[in-house]
Amino acid sequence: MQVRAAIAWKAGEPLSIGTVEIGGPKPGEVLVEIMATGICHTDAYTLSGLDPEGIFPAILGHEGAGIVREVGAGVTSLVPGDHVIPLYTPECRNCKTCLSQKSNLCTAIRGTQGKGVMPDGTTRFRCEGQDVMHYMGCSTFANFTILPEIALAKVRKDAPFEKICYIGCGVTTGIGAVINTAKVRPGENVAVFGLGGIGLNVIQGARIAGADKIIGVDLNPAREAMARRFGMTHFVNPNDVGRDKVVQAIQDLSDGGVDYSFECIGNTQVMRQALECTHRGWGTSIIIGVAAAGQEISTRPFQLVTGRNWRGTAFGGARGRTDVPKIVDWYMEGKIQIDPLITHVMPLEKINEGFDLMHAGESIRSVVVY
Ligand code: NAD
Ligand code: AHE
Ligand code: ZN
Repeated sequence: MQVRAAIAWKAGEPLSIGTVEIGGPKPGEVLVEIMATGICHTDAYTLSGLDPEGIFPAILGHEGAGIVREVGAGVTSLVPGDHVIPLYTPECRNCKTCLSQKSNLCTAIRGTQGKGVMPDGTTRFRCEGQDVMHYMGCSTFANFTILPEIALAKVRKDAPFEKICYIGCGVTTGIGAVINTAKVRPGENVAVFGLGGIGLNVIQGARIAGADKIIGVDLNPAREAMARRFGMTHFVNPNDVGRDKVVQAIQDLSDGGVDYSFECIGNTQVMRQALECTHRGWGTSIIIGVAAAGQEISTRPFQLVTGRNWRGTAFGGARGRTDVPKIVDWYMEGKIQIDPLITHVMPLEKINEGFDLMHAGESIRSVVVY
């Protein structure tokens, strides 16, 4: 069958819109019609060529929502017509990690996912006589894609695709980092570095958790208004206070340091600031931002000796098949907001404009509607 896709032929080049051949679902696999997809900074990171797992040509995109159209042999939990959100962090409920309940980093298919292929080691996409690779096991920049059953969260049918696609990455990552990973308690102080598609959801998570001071840090002054709307209480622009004074500014605002900080940029210098602005004795800094291979974080070990903790989180620590349907419910019940963060909606043909808007700091989330 022919599908419409934005193909990443080469690192550093714009995506090219075209027609791609897709094979049917093999045993354990599901054909999904993607109705909408967000553009996350991680897609831009991989397209840039810095991602060691970036393989080309590929169909990028990992923040989608759609409808099951066909299921392969042995699929038991989904039927055609079900509404689903693809999961780049699947939940097999059977691997050592899933059974441990200590982490959401299911290992069932991580190896093949990172190689751009399905669990049987082959790709379902072909174009101009050559294989086109999958991306993060999702490839939502195509109007049809194939995923393993364990990488699909079944969600309610009345939820709008063009909004809940964002739960496939940004919303869950940000809110989950606060609730699942940090487990912020009422009255605690937090700092959030980077107020983009992820950081604003961290702010929203901190508000829901009942945090007291919610300090946002961003170079883009235009981010302040939206962040305040989502619960930020104080704004620090490194260009105003001085980049070397950011830690001090946060400590001054939080009686010696925040209980938790979140790095939502992918900048290793900022990761250091995020650790060092936490409170002596117990402060925890959580890395969300993705930095390229070869980049390293550093700090004086004394920072850890004196009780600060450095941690990280992927997909907000969420177990996708269990947690994502609940987050969709929260949205539908008005407990979390998504709509104001989706600043741009476009057809697939304009997807490169979505990347341009992100790089220019003009969008928070762009969503492609098929
Ligand atoms: P984004 O581009 O929407 O937001 C980044 C924000 O950081 C922007 O507001 C920008 O102005 C700000 N910024 C950039 N440099 C800064 C600096 N030096 N100091 C302060 N602010 C600065 O990106 P996003 O989609 O929110 O993604 C953020 C990061 O999170 C990326 O690295 C992405 O790859 C990563 N990510 C990780 C996970 C995960 O599971 N760990 C999930 C999604 C995204
Ligand atoms: N291939 C990349 C991995 C980047 C990364 O850390 N990805 C996050 C999700 S970002 C979503 O926007 C993740 O889930 N990490 C856990 C994992 O298993 O990949 C690189 O830099 O190598
Ligand atoms: Zn993402």
